[in-house]
Amino acid sequence: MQTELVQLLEGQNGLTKAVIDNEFARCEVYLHGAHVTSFTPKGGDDLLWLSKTAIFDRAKAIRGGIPLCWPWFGAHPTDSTKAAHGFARVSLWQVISVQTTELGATELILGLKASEKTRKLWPNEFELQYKITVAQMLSVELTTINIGKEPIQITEALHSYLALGDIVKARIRGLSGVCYSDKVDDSKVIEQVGDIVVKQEVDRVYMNTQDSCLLIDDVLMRTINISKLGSLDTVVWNPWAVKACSMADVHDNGHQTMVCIEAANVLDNVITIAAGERHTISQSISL
Ligand code: TA6
Repeated sequence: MQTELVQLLEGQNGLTKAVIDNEFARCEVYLHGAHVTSFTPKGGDDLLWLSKTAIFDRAKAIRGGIPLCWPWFGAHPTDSTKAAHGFARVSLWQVISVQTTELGATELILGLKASEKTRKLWPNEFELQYKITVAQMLSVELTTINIGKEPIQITEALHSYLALGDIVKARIRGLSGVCYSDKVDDSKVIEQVGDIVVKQEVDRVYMNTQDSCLLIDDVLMRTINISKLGSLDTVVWNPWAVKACSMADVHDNGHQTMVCIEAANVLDNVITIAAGERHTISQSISL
């Protein structure tokens, strides 16, 4: 599949990537994990953060961009031997379609189906479709289709790493008044007052909110708008210095130039999808 707007090229470590380059932006998506690794509006800088020491290996999720956490978020609910955040982000996806929309956006749809490999990890029949739309705005939509005969339950997140000039000179606006579960403080539930500022490790699930956020960056002098649909929780994460140092795939001081703002359905917001039904979660990122 090659068009003048989308090319399949060899990316890092021999992994295949789709490169979308249209009048609005340039975007890179690895078929490994259906992993958006870059979104750069024309004439601007990348809105997504990617670690300089990210590992491009079929067995591991790429550090940065938008990892897909599916069909479970965080640790597996009952089996600690299973990898955190599920298997979608370490699976090889297929190209389903590429098209140009009426407004000139480029739309790439990737797909993943249940297989013997996935059944060993999660004994359910599913199809996943991931639609990536590139215009002035990056929109990503993950649709779960239950093709089995029984209801299925998932938790999920679009685990977006946003790029910043300096984390201590940035703030996240839009979640004031929302209660969060603080993973750093024994999952204590705390109400957010005002903007979120990150000056230490932050690992929070803002619960039962469909609100958009603004990421205000006083160094790069830009504000990134992050909105979502089909999501009841927003996860905000920065590992801070000690944890970042322990992560080989986070470059030195990498935590200082990123924050994760994730459209999610986690904790009590487990999604149940009846046989034959579907569910979509989406996130849009724009200046
Ligand atoms: O989204 C926040 C989080 O669940 C953190 O607890 C941390 O584990 C992060 O995801 C990264 O997880 P990963 O498996 O990609 O290293």
